[in-house]
Amino acid sequence: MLLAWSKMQQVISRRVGVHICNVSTSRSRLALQVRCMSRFADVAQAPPDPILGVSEAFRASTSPSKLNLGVGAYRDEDLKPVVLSVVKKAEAKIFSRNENKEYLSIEGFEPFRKATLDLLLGAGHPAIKEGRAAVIQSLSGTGSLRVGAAFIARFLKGSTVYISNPTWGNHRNIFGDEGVKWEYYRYFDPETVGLDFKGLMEDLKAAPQGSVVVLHGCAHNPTGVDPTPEQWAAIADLCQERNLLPFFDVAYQGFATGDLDKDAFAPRLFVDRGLEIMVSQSYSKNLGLYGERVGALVMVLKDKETATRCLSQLKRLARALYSNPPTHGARIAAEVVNDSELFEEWKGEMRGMAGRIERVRGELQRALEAKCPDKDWSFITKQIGMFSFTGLTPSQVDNMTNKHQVYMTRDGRISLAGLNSAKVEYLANAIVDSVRNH
Ligand code: PLA
Repeated sequence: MLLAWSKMQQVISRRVGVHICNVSTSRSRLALQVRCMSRFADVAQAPPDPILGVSEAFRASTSPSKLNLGVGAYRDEDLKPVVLSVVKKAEAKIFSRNENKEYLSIEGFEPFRKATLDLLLGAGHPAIKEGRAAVIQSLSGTGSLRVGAAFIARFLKGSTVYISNPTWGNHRNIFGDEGVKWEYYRYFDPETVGLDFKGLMEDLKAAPQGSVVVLHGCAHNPTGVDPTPEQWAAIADLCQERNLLPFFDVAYQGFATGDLDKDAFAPRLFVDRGLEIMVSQSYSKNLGLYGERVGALVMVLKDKETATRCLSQLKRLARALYSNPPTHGARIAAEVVNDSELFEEWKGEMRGMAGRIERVRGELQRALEAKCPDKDWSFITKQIGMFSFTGLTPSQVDNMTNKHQVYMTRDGRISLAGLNSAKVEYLANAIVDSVRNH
């Protein structure tokens, strides 16, 4: 009897989506207590995001000494978020014009699209003049990568996307969620704490013709290690020989050297060699527009006709993903880049941000050298951009967080944009304790 009931329970549960949690018989009637069960009861809990989950954990901590070196978001010397002065000025101009909130076109705000190409290729570049650069404003770097991934899934069917090992963790999700196959290429050599150039070249040589290669435009995340100009040239040659499509992720233009043009060296080199490229651009870090979601996907192509067709398809993809991009951040970026006075001022502010990060890099290295002289800490100032890839193991990272309240990603990356001089000593002590005792 009991067995029959439990069978029936299962059948009913499956058929009508209710879970009979308690069945009892009484003399007068059969009492069925049913509890409605969600049709999503089988949805498993997703793990926290390896980067943004760190910010959540940081916010939840009540420790007064907590330090967030997880997400790559710039902070000032008081560790407060920064709104750039040029952004405030641009906003004042925008507000004074009392503009409307109409939809933008699918491809985005025209002055922003122009500004974005100027920034990437340099104003007056032949590819811009010849109209062979397709550009669609999208939802910052991530959204632009995702539109690019959707384009690859649809028009380069079956191609594999090669991403560096290691890379920004979301690359795997972005391509994977679009059903695009991805593989790693070697990038980082822990022995030298530098680029594994030989491994990189070997892996890309072995990649099937027509594969896509994701390259970080500058300030590689998480390693802070970039190819030299000569190495970039060799990678460009290889892409040409093997018919590989370079897909540049430009999320830190201005943060590697403090100079926008120098930081665009690699994509410009590839374009000048006649390669077709895809590029995702983000204004999150260099203009500090994180939450405004400002960025673009660019395709630099052989001719105008191809660019027109590709843009039409990018618009088709974006229409179904989010329809059209947000206005406010694009207006800010366009205002800054297209106004020569604000543009110069922005460059100064960017040098200020890059300079502050460079200064704390030096301070951290010196503090570690003083406390732990038997270890080579020179990698800290050799690495560039926002991050330092410390080599701390996951269990050492756990010690950093659990014992010292230093929040960082488990791959051992720390964001130096979240460090100030006052906290250098504290951080160095935590690192030394973790390295020595774990
Ligand atoms: N590409 C790379 C290489 C990045 O590091 C990031 C951001 C993005 C794209 C996307 O940024 P966007 O969508 O805001 O334009 N990486 C951060 C934040 C700063 C994050 O993980 O989203 C990081 O801490 O790695």
